[in-house]
Amino acid sequence: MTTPPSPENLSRREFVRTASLAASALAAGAASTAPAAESVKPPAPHPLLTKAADFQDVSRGNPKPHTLVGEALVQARLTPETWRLEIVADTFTSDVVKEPASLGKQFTLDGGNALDLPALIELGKKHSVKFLKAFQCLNIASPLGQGLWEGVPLREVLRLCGPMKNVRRIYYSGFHNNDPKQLFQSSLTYTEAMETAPGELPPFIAWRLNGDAIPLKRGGPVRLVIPWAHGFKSIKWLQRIAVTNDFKAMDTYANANNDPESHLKTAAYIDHAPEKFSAGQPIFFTGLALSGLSGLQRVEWWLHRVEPDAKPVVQDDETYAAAQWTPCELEAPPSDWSSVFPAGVSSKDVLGFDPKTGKPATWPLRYSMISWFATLRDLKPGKYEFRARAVDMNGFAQPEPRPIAKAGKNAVEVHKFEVA
Ligand SMILES: Nc1nc2c(c(=O)[nH]1)N[C@H]1C(S)=C(S)[C@@H](COP(=O)(O)O)O[C@H]1N2
Ligand SMILES: [Mo]
Repeated sequence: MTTPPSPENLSRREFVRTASLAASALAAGAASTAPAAESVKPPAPHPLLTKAADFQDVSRGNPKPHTLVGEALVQARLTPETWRLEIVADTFTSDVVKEPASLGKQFTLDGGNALDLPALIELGKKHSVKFLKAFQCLNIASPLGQGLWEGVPLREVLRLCGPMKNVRRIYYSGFHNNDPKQLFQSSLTYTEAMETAPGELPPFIAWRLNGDAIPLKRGGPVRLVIPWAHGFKSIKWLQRIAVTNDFKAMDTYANANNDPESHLKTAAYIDHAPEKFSAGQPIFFTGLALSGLSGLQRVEWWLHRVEPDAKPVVQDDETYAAAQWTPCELEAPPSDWSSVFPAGVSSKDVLGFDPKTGKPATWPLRYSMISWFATLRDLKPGKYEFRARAVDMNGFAQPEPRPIAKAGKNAVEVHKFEVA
């Protein structure tokens, strides 16, 4: 499934691009009057939290659930008061699956006991999860945004159902205008949902983003957040969970030739930058680096000077293979996380941070993104290509490990510019 381009979908990067363009323009303006080249200031890092409204939106549905208002929203059970979650046992059997899944207790609308938001919040008092996650769509080259999500582990919610039998997968879906054709669904294995290894990250049911209620557009009142996964696993407007003995992933994304078990990839992204610079000034490039499944060791850049009539550089050709890459500077962890996180949130309570010191256990945090910077000096007039790539903890440089078709985009980005 591809995402239709839409003008309302101004991505976080576009947003930041606009901001950094403004910064570059400022810098250029300052340069004309400033005596020393070094008076040009490098741009500031991207904010670690993307405002809820600034995420790039990837939503299906006609009408899209977040455009509903008034009575339609109430009928859809998408207000905090009307939201309900059903948890049922799927009756599926087949030639090879002889016995259906069963649950000690189901939660249904018909039975009058579907879970509501106060019940979740109550559960959250005992079992709370907070996690800083970069969102990325498997089909879109740049990340959608990064937020602090809060909720309760899926395993704690499933535990309310008592003994489970013959459960191999957890299927789940969101509001879909009560039209089977619009259903957007995803799944996890039983193990992924129930058995979180020490230091690992649990899938969780979230109702807060950046300290506020999750807005309707971001999938509120309640959405699922799967820390390691591309966006399609994190179902918005969550309404139904079915435990099943079907061993197959029935994810909507799998139908469109995507890998339904893809993990976020380690990768670097270049912010928008001017196409022309004046000689004699340092040139700053910036971007984001996402720490995916294999972690982030470093980000590095390569500058290629384009000689007149030279043949274009292609990934893996001789010029590319002989490239000299230089490490970029990475944004340091903030010394004061209270100025990053919403009021009342201590980093000691956020997954991925040391609960004693409140410092990040790894940097960048797993499945989050930070800014990188590169400063280029003394460039002679001419045409150039600037590339940036991430190197993961296994020593693989982007685009390695080569993405198989549809396991997440991972191309090395290039910015072409001229020094005059
Ligand atoms: N119910 C529902 N959940 C959904 C989707 C959807 O269309 N409907 N899109 C998914 C996809 S493909 C992505 S990439 C993310 C995007 O999340 P965002 O719009 O909050 O950025 O939501 C996921 N959850
Ligand atoms: Mo997506």
